[in-house]
Amino acid sequence: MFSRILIANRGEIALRIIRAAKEMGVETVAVYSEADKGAAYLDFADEKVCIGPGPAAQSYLNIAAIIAAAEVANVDAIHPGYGFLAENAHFNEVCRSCKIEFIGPSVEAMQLLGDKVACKQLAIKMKVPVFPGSKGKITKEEKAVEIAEEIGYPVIVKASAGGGGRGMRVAHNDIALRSGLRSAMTEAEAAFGDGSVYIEKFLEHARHVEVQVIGDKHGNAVHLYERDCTMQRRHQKLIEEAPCPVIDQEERDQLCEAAARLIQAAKYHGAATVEFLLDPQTDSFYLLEVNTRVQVEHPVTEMITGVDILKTMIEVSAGEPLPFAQDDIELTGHAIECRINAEDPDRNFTPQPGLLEVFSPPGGLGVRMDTHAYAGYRIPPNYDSMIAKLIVHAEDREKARWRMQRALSEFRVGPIATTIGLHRRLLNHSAVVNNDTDIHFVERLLGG
Ligand code: MV4
Repeated sequence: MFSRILIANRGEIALRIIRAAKEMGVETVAVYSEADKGAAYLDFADEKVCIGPGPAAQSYLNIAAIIAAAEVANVDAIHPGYGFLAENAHFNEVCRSCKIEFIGPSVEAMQLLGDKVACKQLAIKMKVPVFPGSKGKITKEEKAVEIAEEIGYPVIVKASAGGGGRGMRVAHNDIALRSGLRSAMTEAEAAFGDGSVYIEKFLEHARHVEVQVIGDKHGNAVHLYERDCTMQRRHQKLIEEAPCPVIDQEERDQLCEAAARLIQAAKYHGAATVEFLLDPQTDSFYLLEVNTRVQVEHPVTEMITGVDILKTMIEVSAGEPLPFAQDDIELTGHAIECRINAEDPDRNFTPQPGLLEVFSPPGGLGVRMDTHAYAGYRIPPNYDSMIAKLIVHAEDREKARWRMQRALSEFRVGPIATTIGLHRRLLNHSAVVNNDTDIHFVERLLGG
């Protein structure tokens, strides 16, 4: 096992990794920017190192500064958390060449799955369901129009190097497709240095369902069931739950086994999330993409399976075999997570940095808080506005929903505006109660 790891991240996920490592007897080195100086969670690490000024480009995205800190602190491994450098294959490669273990997949598996076209081709080979569309990268307009006429409009143009909704264009006819193709290619070239795109059938009313998987360095891959992340706004998830409330056990097994097959075929080690869209009309699944990192919403999976995902990531990275087999993973009850953001939903979700004078989180049976915030904490303006994740677990979805409402009603935060009130409203909405939602629900409710 590692003696010491560096955490190349900040906030609640840095704290979550510190907690996992501490319970394993692994020492931690936290890094921080000048904007995070004085944050209380840093004191839970064994050592802390300043890596630069507030702007992320000069600190949490600064590979040279992070590697220098890792060398000085003499760590065995780096945990990248989520965001920042977590899916940066170049950073992964730099770690490898410095003989520092990257807690995540190999460079090759990260590159393979990060290339959406290559990932989709592997999926087809492994009989993982994908949207009908182009077989590979599209370079000619005529070819795109030909395929679109074959599969039928609407179609969506996506950047092969994209993800998370960047560089996408929806087209309802060939004129829109031709212009969408050109702008998507230009945008992808500028954003990713790779202008290649692909097209597929566009699904209008979909739910977002994703499978948590984890692999080791001995060829084992296990799924930890699925999460439903349909409740989102502008590609930012608001509420996640597990399991997905609209599929039965047979569909669940199909979906989760397909996801595990895909990452096993990629020789993947570490935690990954295989994203799908679900067509609730036909109960069909289609692969979207694979995220090669731990995700924000991992706690709902931990609550329904009892697996410590962060601990397991560290174990498999150190070369240990997965401590469980697929048959050991049991799904128990229902979990819901609300992302508490310091944003004002009444002012178009404007971020609200500043002093948290009041921060009094809920507790009690079945309630988990993952947060680095506290009364007296000053939210820096430089980063993501998520200040806490409130997670509940109960026997079934309705009991979890009631528990979440109860917990949200206890939560006191001020004077900073947050998304707590919005969560209470969403969880009371009849469409949410009845699972009659899709990925556009929040935008329809609040106005896009
Ligand atoms: C789609 C789609 C409909 N049809 N692909 C957006 C993020 C990226 N991961 C893929 N995305 C989508 N791909 C087809 N063929 C709709 C979306 C999409 C979406 C997906 C998941 C969660 C939120 C979304 C919001 C808008 C569009």
